[in-house]
Amino acid sequence: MSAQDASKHRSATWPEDIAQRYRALGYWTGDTLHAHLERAAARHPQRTALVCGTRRWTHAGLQAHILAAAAGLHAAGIGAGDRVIVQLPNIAEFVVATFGLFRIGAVPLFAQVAHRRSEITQFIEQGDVSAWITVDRHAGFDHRALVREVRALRPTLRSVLIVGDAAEFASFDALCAPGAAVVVDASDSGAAACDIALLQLSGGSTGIPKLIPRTHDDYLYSIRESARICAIDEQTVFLCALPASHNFTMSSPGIFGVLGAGGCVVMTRAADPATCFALIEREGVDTVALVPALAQAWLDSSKRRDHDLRSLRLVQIGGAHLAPSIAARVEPELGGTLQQVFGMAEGLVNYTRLDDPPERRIGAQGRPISPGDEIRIVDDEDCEVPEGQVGHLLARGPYTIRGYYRSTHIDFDAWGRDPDTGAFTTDGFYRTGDRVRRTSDGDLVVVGRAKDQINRGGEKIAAEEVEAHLLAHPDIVEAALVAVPDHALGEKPCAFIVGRDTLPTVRALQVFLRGRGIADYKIPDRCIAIGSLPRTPIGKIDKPALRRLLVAHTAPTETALP
Ligand code: OOB
Repeated sequence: MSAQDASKHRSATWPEDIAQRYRALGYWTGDTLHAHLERAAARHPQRTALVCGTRRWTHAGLQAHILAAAAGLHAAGIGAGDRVIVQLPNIAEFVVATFGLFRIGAVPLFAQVAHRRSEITQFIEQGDVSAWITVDRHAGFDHRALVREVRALRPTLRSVLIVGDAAEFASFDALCAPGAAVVVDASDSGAAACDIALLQLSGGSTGIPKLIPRTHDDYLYSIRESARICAIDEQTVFLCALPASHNFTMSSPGIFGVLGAGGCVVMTRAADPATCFALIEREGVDTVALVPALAQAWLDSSKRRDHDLRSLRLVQIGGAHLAPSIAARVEPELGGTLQQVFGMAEGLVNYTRLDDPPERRIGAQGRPISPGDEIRIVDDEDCEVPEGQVGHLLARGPYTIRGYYRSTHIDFDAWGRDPDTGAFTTDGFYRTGDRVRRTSDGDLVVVGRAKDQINRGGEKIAAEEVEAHLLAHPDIVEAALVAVPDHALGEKPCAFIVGRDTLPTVRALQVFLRGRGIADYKIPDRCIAIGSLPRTPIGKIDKPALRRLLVAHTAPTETALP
């Protein structure tokens, strides 16, 4: 990419007048994510920064790895402004690759390890991606086979780096090891605080994946304030059990917040109770971030009795609805203060505060990070609802995006809004798709969702995306994906399908969808054949009616597929 293209890509994420306001208010400090981490390392060089299996690095050691990675990535042809897919499990290389990329001004796009051909090829297109860093194998899946498949389809992908056994590809480990032969001065990346630092994935409600551009300025602001709210400091030992690529684990305050405070991050590939309890005991973990499904699995595990969990100080739970009955068990049974976290990769994050009385921490999802967060709760016509009533949540503020990413320039309108998407109001508020009410204490309570999305234990599934794949099946005429309540995960996807003469079995459909190259978590557990889909008066598929059918279990024309 030419220097001119790079600067074009890196600018225009925030309209200048709004950026100036956030700087003047002191929210944005002009700092970059990597400089923030370097300063923590300078303050606490000998404190442990990262524990991963048998590896244990100090902050100074981590910096050495990051610098070596910056040089290695540069040598691999990755440069400032290049978008690079980072698809790694919870291992030390996740941190090293990410900060190595920041260091050279390249922009990581965080894919989930579960993503497959369909998602990765779309990210490459959407982000105009030139490189991909992934792992040899994870959870029994060979990512090198995926790379071969994708490369054949997307020849624009220039480099691939593999952590572990690289086969015919470039080895991340060899290129990025401290002391490797290549020494490139990557200290002058030219990355400015207003540049896009990273691309997060939107949970999505449409078939097209949306990329979320977060700048150093806005992301770092949310991280610093999150760390303050959660009382994170150099003594913190954080267990990274949820996927590191998720915004919650990364920044609320997560890996970045803990490292930036001089604390320690313990990485684990497995989130099961036995593995995590053993790590909490061994490392003296005091902070964990969980989705409700995982919290429930931990609470229900008999393994709890075999381990000393008394080091736990803070148990954060977010990403999906937390039933008050589960919330109430956290403090007596796990120890540590319960903190609810209601956030979104697009920006806004709400926390219950550590000193809120228990009933607020159990019954509500907290309040925004910043006095600069503007919240509106509105009806279908965008008019504010009376205080205490349920409405759609809209958000605007110093770390909530104004538009999704496009590899070309975003031309903001007069309000600093990306006019090309209905995800924002005319005056720049992000439509979260969540239905909330505000309590008299000022806390938000999430009561439901208007967006067409399924929240499977914190993993978001855009109904439209899966429906499009189902419709590609030759025997399916119509398809609708809805959430079915699930005891363990909260929700699971269920497909209603209208077939031609012959109908595929559930098993055959699952195999078909896997063959389309989509992540496993999106594949419906249940498929129901139906004579025709119910429609609203204007002809849209009536999903509430389908959900009622599911709950009632009495659809007259329903036949569960064998
Ligand atoms: C987090 O981010 P995303 O982008 O994966 O998902 C955002 C959506 C929200 O719009 C909401 O529908 C749901 O996930 N959600 C919750 C929730 N936290 C998120 N629904 C009910 N209760 C909660 N506590 O999920 C995310 C990002 C940063 C921090 C925490 C979570």
